[in-house]
Amino acid sequence: LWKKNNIQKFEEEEGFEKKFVTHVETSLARSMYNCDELAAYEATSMAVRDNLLIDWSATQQRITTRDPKRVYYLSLEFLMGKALDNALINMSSDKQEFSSTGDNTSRGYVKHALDDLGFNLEDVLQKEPDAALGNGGLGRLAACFLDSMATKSIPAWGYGLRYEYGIFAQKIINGYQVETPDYWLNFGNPWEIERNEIQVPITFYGYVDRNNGDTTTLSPSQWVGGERVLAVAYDFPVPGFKTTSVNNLRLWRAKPTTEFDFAKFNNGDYKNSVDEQQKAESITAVLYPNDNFTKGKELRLKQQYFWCAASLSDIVRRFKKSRRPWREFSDQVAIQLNDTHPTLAIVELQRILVDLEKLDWHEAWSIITQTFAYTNHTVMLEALEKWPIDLFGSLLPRHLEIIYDINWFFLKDVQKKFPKDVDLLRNVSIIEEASPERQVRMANLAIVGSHTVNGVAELHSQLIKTTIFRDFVRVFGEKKFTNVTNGITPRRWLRQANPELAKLIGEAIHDPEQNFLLNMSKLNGLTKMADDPDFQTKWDSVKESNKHRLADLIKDLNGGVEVINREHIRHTLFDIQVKRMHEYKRQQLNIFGVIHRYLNMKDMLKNGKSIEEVAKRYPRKVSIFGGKSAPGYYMAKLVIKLINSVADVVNNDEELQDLLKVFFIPDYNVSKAEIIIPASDLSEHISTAGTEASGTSNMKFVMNGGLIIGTVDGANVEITREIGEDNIFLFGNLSENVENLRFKHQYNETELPPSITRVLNAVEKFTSEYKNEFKPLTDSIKYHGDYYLVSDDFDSYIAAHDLVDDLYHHNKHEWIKKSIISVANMGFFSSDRCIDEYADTIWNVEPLKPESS
Ligand code: 26Y
Repeated sequence: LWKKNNIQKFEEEEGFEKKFVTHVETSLARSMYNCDELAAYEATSMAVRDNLLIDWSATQQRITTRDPKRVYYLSLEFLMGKALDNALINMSSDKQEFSSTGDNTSRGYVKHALDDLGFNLEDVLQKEPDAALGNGGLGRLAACFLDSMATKSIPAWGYGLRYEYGIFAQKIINGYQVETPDYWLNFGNPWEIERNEIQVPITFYGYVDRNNGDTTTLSPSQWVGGERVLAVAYDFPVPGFKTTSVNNLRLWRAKPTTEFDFAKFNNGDYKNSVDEQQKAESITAVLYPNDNFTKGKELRLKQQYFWCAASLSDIVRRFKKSRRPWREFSDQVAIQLNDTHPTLAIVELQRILVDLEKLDWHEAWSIITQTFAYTNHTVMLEALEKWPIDLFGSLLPRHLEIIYDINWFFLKDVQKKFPKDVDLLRNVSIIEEASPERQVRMANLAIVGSHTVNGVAELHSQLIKTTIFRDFVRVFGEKKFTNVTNGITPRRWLRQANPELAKLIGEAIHDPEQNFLLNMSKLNGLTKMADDPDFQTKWDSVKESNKHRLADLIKDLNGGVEVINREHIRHTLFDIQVKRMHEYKRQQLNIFGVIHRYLNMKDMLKNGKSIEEVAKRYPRKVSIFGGKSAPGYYMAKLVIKLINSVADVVNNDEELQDLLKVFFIPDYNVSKAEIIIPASDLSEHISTAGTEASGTSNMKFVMNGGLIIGTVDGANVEITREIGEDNIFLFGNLSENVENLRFKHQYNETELPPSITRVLNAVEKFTSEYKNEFKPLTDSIKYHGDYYLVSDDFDSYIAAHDLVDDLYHHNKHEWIKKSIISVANMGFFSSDRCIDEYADTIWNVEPLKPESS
């Protein structure tokens, strides 16, 4: 009977409307008469979710039946953004005819249906809070990968944590960043399925029970835990584009066990015994807001173990269902470590295999090293995870022992190969012996336990081999270290963020159904239109319309007061830098450049030039910034304040007549990015060479027709290769010179160029707060070695901006041509290409496509 009455997906307006009304009246227990926009968002989401879950169920059943090799992507961060809009675009439908809205995805008919019901889709979409369970690039990369893996029908699961609080919401008060909590679950979450049947007990602390006191054997020992909590699974469907494949993202939440401390209870301490239990929930309460900077906090290690242990128990349980021998584990399972945050999974699996499953140590270890692979996202030392031995050993006593044993066997091998090389042994050891305390080096552990280590762009992958992991290349050979250049999903970052451009491209390359979103090399077809004046006009009109969209947002964020002069918007250069605030990303260089420009304009006026003459030299421009600083990062916060102080002065300088504007967009997040990125003429990716592993917003901007000013760093290198060096504004010192320049600064052998000195001297004029507010910033350049080489790159940065100004101002056709040619050559940066490379060269997995496609 249940088979015959199979639940049906809706395929068109009427079916959706029925589902919508049903959810309003039953799931929400409201009537259509008092259905507000929030309820409409919830009902729409639940209706769409129902469709996804039918495909999800079929996908998962297919995987269970065919039992192919699966990929598990372990990431502490998934920066998903909004789900509904994306689901509407991705959700498959057999009837994808063009609806009257001109939208050939399911979004088209749902928009229509909502109109019918008296709602506006855009307003309904606004009701959804961002799922902001990540800091920046690393978390968004994980989200793009999920989209591509589902689209390619790769049997893959994401595993992460379901934080109650995502990355903080940023407010700007008097120019300063203020953090406020992001309680994203306030109105519930229609996109998650709580799996109360999947609860995994997780243990911390305790001691190790060695058999009969025999300390000479390595195994099996048993960990006797102290504190216990439960991990509950929450599942999020991940729909692929133009396929019925729907993958799963499983996030864990901590909750108390139902066990009870009777000792305390019997002592009459009821309240305390309950309090203890409540503490469990704090494990998944909040995402740590640090990006590329670590501090050894116990709760963070607890989060990591809780998540690794729950995920591995799930993975192992699923493997055991197939009743295969253990030696087939790595034929069935590939586990990708998103940076070192999940490295404990290596140790946990070794513990499961040796202590619980009673495998021989070496047999277990060979399974491990065929299963895991590790992606590195940074060469900066302050981001490399290390845990003090004492802290580690108290929380995870058995795991520390296992690490010692792993290290012992590893170093023995190294010693055999390189006798008497003490330096080498010290460098590659998983344990750092240095004072003041011994530490576990997670990167070393990740390398030793993985079969492949990859960087995220060519330059970065080269650098890890020659700097931080140099000694491991000696030990393991070059082949273990590879590159997979990052990518982004064109579904969200082109189709969803920039529907007008996607439509124009589709028409231009005779692909109105936008299949190019699945095969981005088709964008090449744009090349031949790059010079066509009519097409250029259309191209520029899309840009203009996107600039208005951003100007609306900025006006809104500015309390309803207009910042950008609308009349001239088509010829106003939108110059944008949005990313986490970090000294190495050099937002300070950008704002110093703005000050330089402002001083020059003022000087022209002072020297008797007319505003028309100024306008001839300098195109109209808005400098837009956005990004969060880690709450404890003093310098980054000071840069935010400087940007806002400069904005205050420049925007209120009537003499300039709107020729220059500056705006800091508060609370930069995925949804705002979708509005900001399509509006750029120019975006800034100006990190000190060798510091930005890849960057991914650089790809997003260019894919949306923006040009780049940037250093020879991260994926800027591959972008240049793909689009051609005539189409990018590169400047600055190369990474091979960085060490040398830093050395010179240390010994005061460099003199600052007059251009930057002039700017540094002017900085304090922009603040009224108190005297010398920005001294730490200027001192770091003048007296403290200028570690990020702002002064060394300043003149070449300004020169690059001069070229930008000239081209934008006096040769707009050439500018637009560069924009079109760039987009035409961005196919390489689709995360689909990137996932193909992981699947072929690291995971050895194949797609498992639905029968129909
Ligand atoms: C250990 C800890 C506190 C920590 C937390 C977050 C360390 C690092 C991070 C986040 C790192 C990150 O987002 N890295 C970025 O990864 C992107 C995707 O590969 C790169 O494009 C980008 O260059 C890199 O900075």
